Amino acid sequence: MTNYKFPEDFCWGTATSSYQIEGAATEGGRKPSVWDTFSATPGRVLNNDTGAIACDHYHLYKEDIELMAELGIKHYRFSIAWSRIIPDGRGAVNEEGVDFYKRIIDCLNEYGITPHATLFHWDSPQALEDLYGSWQNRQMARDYADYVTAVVSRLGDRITNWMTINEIPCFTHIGYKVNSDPPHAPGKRVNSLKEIWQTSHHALLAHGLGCQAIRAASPVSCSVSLVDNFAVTVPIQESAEHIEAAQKAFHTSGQNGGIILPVLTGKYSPTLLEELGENAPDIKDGDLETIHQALDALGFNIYTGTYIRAADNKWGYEILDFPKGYPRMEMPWLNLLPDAIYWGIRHISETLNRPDLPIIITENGCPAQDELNEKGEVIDSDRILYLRQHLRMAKRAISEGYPLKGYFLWSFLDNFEWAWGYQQRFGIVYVDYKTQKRIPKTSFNWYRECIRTNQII
Ligand code: PNW
Repeated sequence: MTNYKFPEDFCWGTATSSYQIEGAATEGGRKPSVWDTFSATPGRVLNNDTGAIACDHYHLYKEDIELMAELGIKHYRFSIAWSRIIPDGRGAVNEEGVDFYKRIIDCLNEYGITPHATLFHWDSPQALEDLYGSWQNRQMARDYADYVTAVVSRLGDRITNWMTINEIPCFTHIGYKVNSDPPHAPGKRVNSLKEIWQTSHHALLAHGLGCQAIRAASPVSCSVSLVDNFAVTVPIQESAEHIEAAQKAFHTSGQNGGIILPVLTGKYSPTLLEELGENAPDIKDGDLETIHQALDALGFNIYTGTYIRAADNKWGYEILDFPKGYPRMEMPWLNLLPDAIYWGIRHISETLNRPDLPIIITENGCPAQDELNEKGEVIDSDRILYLRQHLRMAKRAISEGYPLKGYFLWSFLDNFEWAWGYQQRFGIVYVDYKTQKRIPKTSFNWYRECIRTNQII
């Protein structure tokens, strides 16, 4: 029988990121990131929205954290903006930027909410883009590690949960494209796939050097993890042949073979390298050792997945397309596939043979074009259904003994949803962008009850 109770020590939280909520883009000594430049370029972001003001969390953080305390979360994941800490990307540290995060962390600690900081959530300093092409240049990994040292040596007495980088493919592969305009910053067209894979290789190196930098700079023992959005392959039916097919597909996915495999096993997938041929990135001696650092946990961002079935072809499996009319949430990429949360956890533990590695859902959430009703409420039943189904599958993983330790709902607030601007809302708190008023949605009350009773309502 399914029991919807969660383990006593399960970590309930919510997540956000710096560029998506902070605003105050030119205050406190901050200089531009590539997302400031990208969103200020007409036609790049829907409705030409930018994160210049966003949720103005820079000024409203106190009331936001007060609302988090009302929600009852014990954990909060936010990100630190590199160009607030080191405005030129390298060189002088801006202590005013550091102080902002000190205020946030101190306030969280006051309310008994444990802070988890992502050190990089896509907002590369524009200065490094101008200087040497940011992620196209190997130097970026070293400058990232210096930035990490600057942060951890200053904040490490207040915070012990560190996440190096969020979703490597999203600012590398989705930030650079061959012969077309990529939808994420820096939005560069490049000449070859090799150049793209080189950017993600540099990001992997940054992750590895970042892990070393955190451990060296932290004054106390701390937890270090990567946040990845690996591709989740879901067997079309839970029979041995389809499960085996999904496991094979998990390994051979280019996205997994080029990111999570090198991080957790120290090797790129041989199938991927063979497929890429001369487009494979240049990998120097020692790079894979640097990338393959011991982690205390793996952060897993999960929104959707892909169905796989066994097939009589050279791969032994087939990727199934979602049919027209298949249920999806309000964004085109977000097909409803809650089983993916379970299979993602199981594939890491079982298929990659890492049963020892604690997994944390660092993001899971649902977009909608929410509106206030005439009573001034937001009744977001679809979001509750989406979250509820995912939590049931998360609970299934726990019941079967997989090491899922926490769940961070994306997102606490409606925020700047990258290329979609403010049209799509992921929050359980509605933000009126004209007045900056926060209005908890129905899902906020639902999630509060889940946390309070430690179970799925
Ligand atoms: C994540 N996909 O991005 C990011 O970490 C968040 O900053 C973002 O707001 C959130 O998910 C919602 O989009 C993703 O195409 C972007 O599968 C795209 C995909 C997945 C995650």
